[in-house]
Amino acid sequence: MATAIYAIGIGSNRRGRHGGPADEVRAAIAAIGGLVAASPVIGSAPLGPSIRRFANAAILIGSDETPPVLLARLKGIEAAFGRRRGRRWGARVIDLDILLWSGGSWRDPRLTVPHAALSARGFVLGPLARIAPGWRVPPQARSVRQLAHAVDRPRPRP
Ligand code: A4P
Ligand code: MG
Repeated sequence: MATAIYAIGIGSNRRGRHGGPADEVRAAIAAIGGLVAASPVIGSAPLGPSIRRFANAAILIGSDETPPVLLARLKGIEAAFGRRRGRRWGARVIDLDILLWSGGSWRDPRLTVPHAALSARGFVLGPLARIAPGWRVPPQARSVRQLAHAVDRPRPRP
């Protein structure tokens, strides 16, 4: 039995050697391993300067790794996916973020868990709510379902 459960957010908006963004997301899920649950791969309009649509998904994995050890492994997978023939390091086709950890919170100079932008991002909360709606997110302990609902319907600013 794994000692920890992690929620991981996966995003892609570039083609890679596995195919289009949705294919890259599915290949990343296979590469990460330890799968407990996976959301559907959901398309979304880009937040930020990019013009290409994203494919996003969230997964739960079981793992014995500490958060920094898992982050290092995810960075290795990103590097392997971003590598293009003919170039030393091509554009990264996959973004892997640690969203939640069953151990609670982690903070060091390179890693913040829960992910700092989690509660503001519908493209993360939407998939995550499909697989872990009842997970209570520190420090406020609001559920993923509540956070997803709040980001869908932002309160009007005074
Ligand atoms: N880091 C700290 N905490 C974490 C964590 N919980 N998980 C540090 C992962 N990494 C964490 O991240 C930079 C550094 O953050 C890491 O080296 C780690 O030490 P990165 O993934 O290498 O850099 P990035 O992806 O360029 O930055 P960032 O902030 O992850 O990019 P964003 O803001 O996530 O932007 N729109 C849609 N619809 N869907 C998307 O998926 N994604 C982005 C990416 C923009 N717009 C999008 C989407
Ligand atoms: Mg990232």
